[in-house]
Amino acid sequence: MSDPKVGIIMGSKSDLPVMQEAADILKELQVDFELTIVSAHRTPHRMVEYAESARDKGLQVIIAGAGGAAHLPGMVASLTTIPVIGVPIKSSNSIDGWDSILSILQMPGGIPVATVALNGAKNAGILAASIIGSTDSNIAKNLASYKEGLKEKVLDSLKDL
Ligand code: RP5
Repeated sequence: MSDPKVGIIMGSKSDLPVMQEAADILKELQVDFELTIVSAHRTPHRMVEYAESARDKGLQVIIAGAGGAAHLPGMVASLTTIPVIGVPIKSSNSIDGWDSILSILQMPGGIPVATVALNGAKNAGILAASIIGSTDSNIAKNLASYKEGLKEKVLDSLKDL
């Protein structure tokens, strides 16, 4: 997209089926984003370059997904002042998902990562849109109608009880 506000990054292409959900909801909410692979362990210099240039590129939020020894979100958060949302992924090298959850959640004081549920990329996208929507009224309106849609679905489901 021409003017991405959200950067979606992931440690491996194998994370894409999960992280695609963040891209899909951002598209639905009309938030411009970019998506790429940045590995903390396999491409550490690319990670530093990505995080350090994010603000100057115009990114306002980074969504970072990783599995197993999931250092990407925390390392990126340590290298930028824009908010980082971490998505723990139950990957092939993950024991049961808890390794990724705890690696992303248990950050040391001073370097927060907003951690969503295991494989919770859709919520990461919605949270990113909320952050953008705090200063962009069009995105806030899109979010409001998305939430209205959720409410309608619940109310519709009452008919089938
Ligand atoms: C992590 O290792 C990646 O984020 C991915 O979740 C996991 C496995 O990567 P691959 O071996 O599938 O490339 O760094």
